[in-house]
Amino acid sequence: MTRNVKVLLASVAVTAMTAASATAETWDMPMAYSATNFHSATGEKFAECVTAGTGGALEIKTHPGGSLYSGSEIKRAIQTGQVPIGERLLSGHQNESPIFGFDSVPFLATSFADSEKLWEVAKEPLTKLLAEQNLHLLYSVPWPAQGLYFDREVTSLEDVKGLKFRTYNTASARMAELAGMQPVQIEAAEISQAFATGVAQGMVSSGSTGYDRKIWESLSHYYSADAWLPRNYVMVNMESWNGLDDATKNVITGCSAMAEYAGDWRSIQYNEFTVNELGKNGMTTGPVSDTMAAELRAIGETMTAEWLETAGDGGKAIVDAYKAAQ
Ligand code: PCA
Repeated sequence: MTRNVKVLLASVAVTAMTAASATAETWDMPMAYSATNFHSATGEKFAECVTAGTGGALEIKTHPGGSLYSGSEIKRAIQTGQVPIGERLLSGHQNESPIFGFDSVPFLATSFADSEKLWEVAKEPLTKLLAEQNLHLLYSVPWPAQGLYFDREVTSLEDVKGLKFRTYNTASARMAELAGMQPVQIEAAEISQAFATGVAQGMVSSGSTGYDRKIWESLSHYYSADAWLPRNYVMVNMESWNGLDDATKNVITGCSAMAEYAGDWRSIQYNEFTVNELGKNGMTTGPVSDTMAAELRAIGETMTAEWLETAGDGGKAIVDAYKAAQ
């Protein structure tokens, strides 16, 4: 190699490094749930996929556990561009649009397979609705089916009247009210303390969140009820999305498809593992009693009628398309 070529190569290398560092960008990605939770694991793998796929030009850094923004703040932070990307449970924003509650209509979709079918028909209207809110939807992963936790044995709704009940969205709060309990809205990241200090005596959630928050330290019973499978959604600020070149968008879209697929599997596996762990840590686990199941179904019918009423044609179209796909 001649001296001139060496100099040329060195200068190309320096230019390339400068170009890479000039365009390299880091996106902070707030997430609301424990670092060990399967949603956080899925987000972490998604971030690695984008970082590797763009050769480091776009690095995504996840911040689980509500450490950057708490769950209730994440959507607004993305919409307003305080952060470019993040994950949020959209049914926590049903007050903005009833459509966000489509995944928490009681007993509409009660298994992973049905949740998947419901998502297939809801994906398009959800994507449109989010675009109107300055958000580009990337992927969505379901929580496992929701069951009931209490600090006592419960065989019918008579046993829960007047209890303080921790909720996380409109549906969980309405269920509490209709069951004669007092709803208290608390983010998952805060529940260990809430239960330890008696702020609440029960909740509706998955085995996953009970396990993540070591709920056996305060509560004694977990009853599976298959009420609904709420979903988390990963979204990008629309200006941040539009500012990307096509190659980067393609990498992100590909990583999102893989994340959604892998997230579904993690949800199924983590559910089995965590419900077993609740038992191993001393909790009584099993299905709700027949009486309670019937009472919950009746509450579910009321809530379904209420949701269809408020969600109008858009809501009805999702439910009709889902039923047609069965
Ligand atoms: N865990 C979350 C939402 C649904 C779930 O299973 C929570 O309890 O906040």
